[in-house]
Amino acid sequence: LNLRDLGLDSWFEEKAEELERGELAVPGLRIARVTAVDRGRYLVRGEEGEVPAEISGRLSFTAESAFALPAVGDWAAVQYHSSGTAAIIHALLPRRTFLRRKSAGKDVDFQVIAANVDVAFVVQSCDGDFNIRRLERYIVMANEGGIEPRLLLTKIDLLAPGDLERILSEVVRSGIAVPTIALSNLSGEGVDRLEEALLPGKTYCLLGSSGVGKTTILNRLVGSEAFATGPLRRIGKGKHTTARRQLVLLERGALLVDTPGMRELGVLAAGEGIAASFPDIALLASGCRFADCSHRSEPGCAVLEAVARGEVDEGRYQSYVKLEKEAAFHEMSYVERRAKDRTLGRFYRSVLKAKRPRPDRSSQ
Ligand SMILES: Nc1nc2c(ncn2[C@@H]2O[C@H](COP(=O)(O)OP(=O)(O)OP(=O)(O)O)[C@@H](O)[C@H]2O)c(=O)[nH]1
Ligand SMILES: [Mg+2]
Ligand SMILES: [Zn+2]
Repeated sequence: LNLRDLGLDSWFEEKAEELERGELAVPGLRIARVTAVDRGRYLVRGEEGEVPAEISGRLSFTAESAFALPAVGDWAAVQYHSSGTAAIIHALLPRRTFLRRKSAGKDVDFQVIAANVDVAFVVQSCDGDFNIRRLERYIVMANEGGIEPRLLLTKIDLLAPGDLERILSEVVRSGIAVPTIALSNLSGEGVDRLEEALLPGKTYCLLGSSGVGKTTILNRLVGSEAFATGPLRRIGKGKHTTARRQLVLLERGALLVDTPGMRELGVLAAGEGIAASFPDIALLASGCRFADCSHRSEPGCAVLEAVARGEVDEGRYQSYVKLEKEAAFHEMSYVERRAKDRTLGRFYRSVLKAKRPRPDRSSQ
């Protein structure tokens, strides 16, 4: 197996050379791709196949946040040991693209869902999961990390005649302009169109709610039941069928990342992603009277005018404003939290100082 078959190209080769010239003084470093991540355990695949890997002490020590840790799709500098049956990840090559989301909980931190993905298929099933607003969120998420978003509609076998046309026209009417493929894993209809869209050496990712059929698609493409699929579970009932993120090399040369369904879809500091996902509104915004127009109440707002004229879908406009607000909020709370951490640090230090035992003066 050649590293190019795993998606390596001149961009990453250059980064690897820079890393080799850098200060990372570890003998026998090799380049490999992270193919699976499951709670701190990794698989990496290089020229000699796939082996389990751990991260080096230095990497785990210097990683300031989850964002700096390996994600599926990352290119890594690894050192093999135990006669090549295991590896240590010493460093990551810079990411060309990434999919990230806010970690669960109040902390403002990112979790990288996948790295170095070329195209993200946002998977929605036609049986009730389909939702324009959620679709927009996923599109923002992909655009923010420099990934091309596309839409994959599944379970079209469950639709009545005419339903698919209605869904597709709803997508167009809402202003979303991403390439779309509709398919059924049951009847196989449309699967050939997906296969044609997957190019060798390119990395694709399946993204979407639990139960929409992501893993079923993967199984179809590999032509076996290699990966576990499951019936839909009730929201809040915990486990997804797919627990770990993994990258699979398909027979025809494309690379595909399957991910567990997402319950919470945070958007973080996604300013750029939003503009790229709403190019129609971004273009209109350049015609607003004020450069810092929030498009909510200002006079001379070209966006509000277009909504009033019915040129921009009202729901799409609301969604845009909401995402912008959210991104601004997350961005602000991130900055604030860092400042607060520093102040707290000073506070703790002063408390510790005050509590330090003082020389006993009573006996003097
Ligand atoms: N009718 C119909 N059912 C499908 C189709 N695709 C998948 N399913 C079923 O939907 C259920 C969920 O499929 P999975 O592939 O496990 O869903 P998933 O998106 O991987 O879910 P998570 O791993 O939990 O994120 C399974 O029972 C599949 O058999 C389809 O095209 N039509
Ligand atoms: Mg799955
Ligand atoms: Zn405006």
